[in-house]
Amino acid sequence: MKVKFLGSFYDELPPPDYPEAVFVGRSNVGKSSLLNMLAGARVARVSKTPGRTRALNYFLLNDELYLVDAPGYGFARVPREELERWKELMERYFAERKDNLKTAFLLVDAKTGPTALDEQTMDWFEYYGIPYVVVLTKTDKASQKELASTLKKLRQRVGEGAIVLTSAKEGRGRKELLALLFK
Ligand SMILES: Nc1nc2c(ncn2[C@@H]2O[C@H](COP(=O)(O)OP(=O)(O)OP(=O)(O)O)[C@@H](O)[C@H]2O)c(=O)[nH]1
Ligand SMILES: [Mg+2]
Repeated sequence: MKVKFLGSFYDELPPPDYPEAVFVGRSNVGKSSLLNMLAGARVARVSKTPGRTRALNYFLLNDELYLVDAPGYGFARVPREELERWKELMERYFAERKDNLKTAFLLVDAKTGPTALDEQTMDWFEYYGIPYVVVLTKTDKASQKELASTLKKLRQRVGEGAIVLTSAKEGRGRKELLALLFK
């Protein structure tokens, strides 16, 4: 797949010339790693220090779709003010791009399951009428029991068809995710 990094945006976003998809999720959940897995190359920076990605990173996939790597939320050491700034950025992003946004991908750690902020993000998607898919990440680290518990929690909220199991480490779920992105 052809992937071009367009830059990091904070205030003014690129012109809405292509439909877009966004990766959202808590800090360290594996957003950048998953993007690299899809690209089959190292296009996004994988953080050693969680909570480092602060802006919206725009990528152009196959000259037809924007993929946005959003900053992570909920990293414990990120101060309150930072969380407020994150909320403000994301609120503004959803409001501004809602007509352009095809699908939002909410990345949730397969081992720990959805956090309170993940639930809040789902509320936003519903509020703005944005179709979303839940992507479980790092399935290689979750036991069968942990995975079953995470799936049980999520199925109460989203339909079965809207959950994808992935591992950037093992390349799991690449085909399914690409199919959903380019649908
Ligand atoms: N075992 C395992 N580790 C993973 C996987 N995906 C990501 N990681 C690790 O998790 C850490 C965070 O990965 P990132 O891709 O930087 O996460 P992120 O969501 O982009 O983080 P922020 O940009 O800080 O919000 C890194 O140490 C990765 O190597 C996976 O599928 N399996
Ligand atoms: Mg990242």
